[in-house]
Amino acid sequence: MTRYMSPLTRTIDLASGTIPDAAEVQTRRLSDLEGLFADREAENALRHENPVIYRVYLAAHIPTEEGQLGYSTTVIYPGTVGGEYFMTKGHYHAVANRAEVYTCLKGRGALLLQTPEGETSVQHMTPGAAAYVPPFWGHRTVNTGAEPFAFMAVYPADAGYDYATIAEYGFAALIVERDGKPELVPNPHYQREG
Ligand code: PAN
Ligand code: ZN
Repeated sequence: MTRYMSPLTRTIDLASGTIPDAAEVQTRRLSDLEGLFADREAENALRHENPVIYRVYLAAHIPTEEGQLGYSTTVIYPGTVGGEYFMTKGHYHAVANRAEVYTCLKGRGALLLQTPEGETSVQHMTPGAAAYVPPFWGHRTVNTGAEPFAFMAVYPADAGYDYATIAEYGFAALIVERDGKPELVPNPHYQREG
């Protein structure tokens, strides 16, 4: 006999991108992104302040089994570290062929994607933009605006997270502020994977 899971609804506060009745809120400070910003001196200078870079609002604790979908919102605060915009850690999915959809709710940002071979793609995110993260692409989001940038993510609940590959090799490109505008530049610390 099929055991049916109960349907459920969470409310996204569209003014802020938060989920007030979230099952879990994850707070990521600068110290949680250690070594990910390219300018290590600028990172060090901000170390004592240890600002909150982003928060993830997990709608519900969905079973992490095939067929289920997880969903959450992410709010990235405005700011830069050595000119590089505040951003998420970024990851590949642990089950690498799992895709995902990001829908921008608020603010202005960019979705930076890359293949394990270092091919890069940038998707611009303003409210209403619904971006597709195809299987196998690593993904990171960046707040390129002056207000909080928020988006909703929907993903296979069994996708999981591979942060270690990004921690070791980095992203091939960075998004930095130049003359008040975002610009894609090569990451001096990037190593090709493998
Ligand atoms: C998103 C991300 C979220 C935070 O829900 O997990 O935006 O980014 P990091 O996980 O890289 O810290 C997602 O892509 N889930 O698969
Ligand atoms: Zn993901």
